Amino acid sequence: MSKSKKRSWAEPYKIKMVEPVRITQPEERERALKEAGYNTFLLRSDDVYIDLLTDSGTSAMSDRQWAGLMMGDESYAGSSNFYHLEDAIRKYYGYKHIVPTHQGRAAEHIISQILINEGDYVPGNMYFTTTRLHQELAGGTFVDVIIDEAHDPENEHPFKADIDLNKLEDLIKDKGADRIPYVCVATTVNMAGGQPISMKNLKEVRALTQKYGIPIIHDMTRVAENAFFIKDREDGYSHLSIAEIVKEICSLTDGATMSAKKDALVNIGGFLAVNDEELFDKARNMVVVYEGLHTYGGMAGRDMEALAIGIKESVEYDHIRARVGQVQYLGDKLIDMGVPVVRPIGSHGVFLDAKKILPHLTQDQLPAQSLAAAIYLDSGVRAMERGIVSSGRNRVTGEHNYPNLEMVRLTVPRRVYTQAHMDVVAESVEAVFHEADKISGLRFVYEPEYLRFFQSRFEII
Ligand code: PLI
Repeated sequence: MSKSKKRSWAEPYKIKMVEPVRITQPEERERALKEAGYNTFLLRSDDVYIDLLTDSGTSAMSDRQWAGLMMGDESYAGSSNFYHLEDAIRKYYGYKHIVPTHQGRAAEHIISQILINEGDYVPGNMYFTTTRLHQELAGGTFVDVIIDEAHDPENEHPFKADIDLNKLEDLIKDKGADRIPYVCVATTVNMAGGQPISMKNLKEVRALTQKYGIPIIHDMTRVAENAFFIKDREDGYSHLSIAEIVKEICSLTDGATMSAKKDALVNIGGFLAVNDEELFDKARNMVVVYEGLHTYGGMAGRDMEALAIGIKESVEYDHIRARVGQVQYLGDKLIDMGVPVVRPIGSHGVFLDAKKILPHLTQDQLPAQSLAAAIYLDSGVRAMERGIVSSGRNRVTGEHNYPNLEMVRLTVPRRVYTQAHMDVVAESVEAVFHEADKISGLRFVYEPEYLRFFQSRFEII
């Protein structure tokens, strides 16, 4: 055997308990999809075979985390689990103060209401749906300052979440630093396809914003996944641990919003973390209005314990390599099959390029929504739209936003599915791809005001 032969890796766990899943019949899926108004968010999970809707709150907890649940201290005030969580956040992320929340968007709500004034501008490396909405509800306008490469699905840039420093500085000069309460930096960028930001770029953003006295608020929802890419791709980082890289990222920012339902391996939970005392004081006061007392926010004691343990597990190298490796496995398979996907493959899912797969549909005919529906019909695999429907409407003109990226996201929950599941998913997508010219577009029949992708209903054109 040659010395250089590539060796396989495997998941760093074995399975202790299983949850049966049901393979549905085509007629059942047709009925279920119609009842759901062709929106995969409105399907019942009983009608789904492999669920790649989201990686949010869908991951499998470890036996240690389940044991942690039994150690829940459900005291209204001063629960010991809060202090365990605070210790874990200080140790692994380095932020000084924390305010627990029921999930990420609650932390976004609090920070937006405190820092943003009517007429402010909030630059970010591409928008995220809930983040931008909370900025807008607080009177701000989101401004995309990500590099242009991020909007091109075929561009192989290794750090597509990098910020374009010229775009950022032009905005600061144009609007004035006092109109920019903070820069929102996400690790990794969900809507770009799960793409990472480089440490080099983050340091440059830090230097630029410090020059103007503007803080950085970090959307750290998938920070460990971003750290994996830095270790793998960026010069000078291969010898550092994931934990060290995560801590360095956080040290370049002033505070963070966290949806712990992703990286941190819990089914519910989040937090706001800040270093500034005055900001902490305001956030701690506000959380009692919207979430709960500041030592539990929106979480049960047991959930804070599971989160404290999940944070530690999330930065272990073997875990993160297998997590990102499984997504890569699915992506590579689809690339080999010739299916157009966003390149490079991101960390939390594979993003199908619906404009390329359905060239006969205009963006108004909702290609990604239609493709997600077709994949569900084929196999019971549930994916989600990340295109014109997710992008919503311009809040001033009321017109649809038209994002360049029109994608279906096959999102992989952590530690849940095997590679055999990934094979079934890839084969279904391949089958749909080869018959894609038969897929019809969709139109809205119901559209709610906020975050329309969750609850809209559609019909076939
Ligand atoms: O779903 P929440 O409220 O815990 O977190 C909101 C949120 C904030 N930032 C980022 C980057 C997210 O991905 C995010 C939630 N993402 C979901 C639900 C998803 O399916 O991607």
